[in-house]
Amino acid sequence: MTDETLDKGGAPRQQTTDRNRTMTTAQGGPIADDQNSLTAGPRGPVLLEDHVMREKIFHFDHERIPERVVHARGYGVHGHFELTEAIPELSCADIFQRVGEKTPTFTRFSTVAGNKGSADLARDVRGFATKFYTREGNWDLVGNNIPVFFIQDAIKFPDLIHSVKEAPDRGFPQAQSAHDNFWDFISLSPEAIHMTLWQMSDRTIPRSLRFMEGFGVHTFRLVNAEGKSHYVKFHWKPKQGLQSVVWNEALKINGADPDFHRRDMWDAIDAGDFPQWDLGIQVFDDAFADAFEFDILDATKLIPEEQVPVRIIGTLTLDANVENFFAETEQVAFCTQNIVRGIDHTNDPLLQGRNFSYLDTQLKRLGGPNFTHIPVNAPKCPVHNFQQDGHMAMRNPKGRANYEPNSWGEDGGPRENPELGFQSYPEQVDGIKQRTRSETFADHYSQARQFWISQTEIEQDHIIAGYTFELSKCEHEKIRLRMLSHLRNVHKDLAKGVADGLGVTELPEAATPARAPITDLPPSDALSILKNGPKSFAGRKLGLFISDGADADLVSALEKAFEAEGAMVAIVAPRIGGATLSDGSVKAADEKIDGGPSVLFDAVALVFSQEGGEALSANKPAMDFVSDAYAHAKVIGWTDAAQPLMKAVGASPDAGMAKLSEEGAGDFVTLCRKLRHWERTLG
Ligand code: HDD
Repeated sequence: MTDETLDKGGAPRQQTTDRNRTMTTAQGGPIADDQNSLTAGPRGPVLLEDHVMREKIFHFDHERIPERVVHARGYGVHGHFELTEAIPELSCADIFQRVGEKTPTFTRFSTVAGNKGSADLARDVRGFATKFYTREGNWDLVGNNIPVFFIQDAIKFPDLIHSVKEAPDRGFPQAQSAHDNFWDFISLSPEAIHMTLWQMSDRTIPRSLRFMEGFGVHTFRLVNAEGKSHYVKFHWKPKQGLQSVVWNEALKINGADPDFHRRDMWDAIDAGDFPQWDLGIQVFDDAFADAFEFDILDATKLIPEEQVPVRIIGTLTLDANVENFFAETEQVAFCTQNIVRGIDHTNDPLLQGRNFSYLDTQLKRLGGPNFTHIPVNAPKCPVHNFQQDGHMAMRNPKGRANYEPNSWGEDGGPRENPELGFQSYPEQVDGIKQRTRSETFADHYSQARQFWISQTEIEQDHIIAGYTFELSKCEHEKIRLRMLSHLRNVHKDLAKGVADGLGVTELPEAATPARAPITDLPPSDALSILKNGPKSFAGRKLGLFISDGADADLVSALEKAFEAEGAMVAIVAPRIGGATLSDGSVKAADEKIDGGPSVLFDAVALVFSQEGGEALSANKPAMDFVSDAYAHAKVIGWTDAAQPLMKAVGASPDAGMAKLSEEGAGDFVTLCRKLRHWERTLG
């Protein structure tokens, strides 16, 4: 078969929508009329024998499959992983052996709580799941953009998710955690406090899926050819740097473009601006694990990079959008149990429960055990076994033998291979069967405090605002107070800041910790977003707001300067047809001002003619454009003619604003690299 007749997964493309082909039924029969049902006479009843109409509607009726019970809203992208440092001494996984070798991948980003149709900028953890189609089978690294988790044991997962999703009686609120049920559960589950610090930080409102980190969260094992094991934690570090939006911006983006993140990813890849992440590993041994202050099997704890540095071993490049959202993004089935020789699980009770849940959920979602036959899930290496039949089986073992061992000679089929096959690490396990939580999991506040003291002042303000907003949406005071009793154990400034925001004058008693927290953990710069921002404006977007009569040379100079920076420019104008510039040329607009608010851009420029500027100074969407950009601490480029509009919204020039001139476009770009002029918000 030629490439054209195969899809990305290598399966035959059975369906085409080419214009020059005759339309057929699913059975392949040519269709003569797709406009009218078969009736008895022009005004008579529709006949039951109309197989064309019935088949079409039957199929339509069954288009939906159950959405994922969590991470329902997601966006998938193809790519590849390139190994930059081989680690045979640590792992015999085939993917880690040969520098420069590329392994195809599929990555799906997601929010957790919202339904499939919810908005992209909900305050939520982001899923970051990657399927590596290695030569020795599929390896799924199913992580998040936060290195720790809410709970320690998988048995609590249904409770956590029930509490955050819509209340069962009223069916709302959805795609948010700002409600009683969530904070009720959290405040009764101290193990979750550390994760809520991350959740209330701007990590949960990323500017782009391209600008966030990823983490495998659990401690896994790497096992080498001699069977020697090391512990490992996986990290994804975006080459694009970290960047988030501010909360007020997130609320407005959800209104202006609920698909903001997926559109951003699609556009970047479509434009050839392929996002990249380095794969990092934190490797440590039993001696470190025994000496570490916390239990390495506890998923509510991280290992600071200062204690175990992150070693970069490869790069993930996302370079192709899906051809069909349903076939690929919806049907992709990640399973934490999908590991390959050279990588192994640990006894983390969260991970062990996940290993059951993912396989189980795919059966429900995809309807049968043969979901590995779907191209996006199919390994790209040969598959040999005696599994057969089941719903939608696309392939079955050939020949007479469908069991093993058999004595049908050379054609008897595949056999096991102890050398090449997966071997579980032979860890000694011994113990009394019991339901208990290890004492070593009991410190719930120390790393929360470490996270807090690692943030910049602006980030701390945002965390306080995050808790304050969320708890203000709780109708029950006892829940707000219970949360404050935990925050007191994290840091007094945090508790005080949130209490002030909520109008609580007397702080409740601090919650009694299960174990005395360690109070002297040092700050870790890796935990801050602002300390890990980008060095350039590349991959970011300028909103260039123009009016009729705007200086054509300046518009062109700005476009050139930002293009040279690797950034995108979107033209915003009073009319979508564009604006007639000073030289008489017409510049088409990407957005009409009403539909292109400044929240969609990383920086804005206001290039008006005198007349255009005056007309816009009383235009409400234009006023919101500037007022929001100013309030969100964005870098603003302005021309004299924009002054009436700026004055109208109280945006007076400051160090985060650059006066534009054709020659000065470069200075404006330099200023934009800062991304935000935070000083403006510090009052
Ligand atoms: Fe999960 C989906 C990440 C704990 C049960 N999870 C899912 C996805 C991601 C994560 C990224 C979306 C995959 C995709 O794009 O298709 N989950 C995590 C992380 C966790 C975690 C990082 C903690 C470290 N999850 C977790 C637990 C359980 C589950 C403890 C169950 C006991 N997760 C599921 C699931 C989902 C899922 C129900 C829903 C859809 C799916 O699996 O395929 O099985």
